[in-house]
Amino acid sequence: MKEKRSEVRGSYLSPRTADLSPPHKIWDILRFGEVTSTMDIARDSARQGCPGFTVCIAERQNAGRGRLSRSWLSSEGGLWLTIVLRPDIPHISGYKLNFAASLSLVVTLRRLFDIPAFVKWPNDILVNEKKIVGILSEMELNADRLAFVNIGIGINVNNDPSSEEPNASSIKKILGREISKEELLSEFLDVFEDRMTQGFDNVISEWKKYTLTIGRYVKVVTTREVSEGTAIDVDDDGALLLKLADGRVKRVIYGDCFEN
Ligand code: BT5
Repeated sequence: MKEKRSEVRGSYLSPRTADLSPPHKIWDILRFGEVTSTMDIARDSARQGCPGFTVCIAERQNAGRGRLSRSWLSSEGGLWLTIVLRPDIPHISGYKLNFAASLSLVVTLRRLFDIPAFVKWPNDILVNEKKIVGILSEMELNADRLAFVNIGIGINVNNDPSSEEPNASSIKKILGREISKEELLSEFLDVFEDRMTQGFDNVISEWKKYTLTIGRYVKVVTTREVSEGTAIDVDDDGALLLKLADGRVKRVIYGDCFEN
């Protein structure tokens, strides 16, 4: 990881001067104290033309958000970041970046801390069934190409949201000690960068090695419907395949997944 700047506030101010030579030197890091949401900062930066591989990180978010505008607790001690990516892939493949990010983070958490991190479809990371990471993505198109995909990642590191969110945990709570957010960030960006350079053909199959969802009986709630069944697979498009009570297999492309 190569740090480019610190304390840039609110906008992407200078042209890119990054050393693009591989490996592990591609990231532009923008750091902030308190922000509404790193998604806002990253979107503004992307619209102003920041390069891909820009990372916006805040110490605190006062309007951190999850999917469907749900709120995300973002007190000091967590790692709250959004990565701006400009991949040259069709927009229908943009979802693969979420899978690549959650896969890279699971690998990082296992490698650094030896903790049993798993992914829950679509992109939560759980340890001992408690959520320690949430991932949110936003994209904008230019014709049918991706102008940018912003991947927001919230990691409960040295914070502890469990009093407000009983189904949440943090790395500190799991390990019984504080850890270095910088070390975690650096390792994650290295792993993610490696993952990105490998292309996306195997992302879903690798991701499936770490998922808790397949094999479980689940309820998937979308804004339009609720489906229940046994999760039998995640297909190459990232959709969950549910075997319903009547034996049919239903494909669900997004939603919140709960166990009964
Ligand atoms: C997510 O949404 O899990 C995506 C969260 C993404 C957060 C990152 S932080 C950096 C970037 N900036 C942002 O503003 N967002 C991204 P979803 O699957 O909808 O889950 C949201 C639900 O998780 C909430 O409704 C709560 O129940 C729960 N929750 C809230 N804060 C939490 C936390 N810190 N840890 C675990 N669970 C939490």
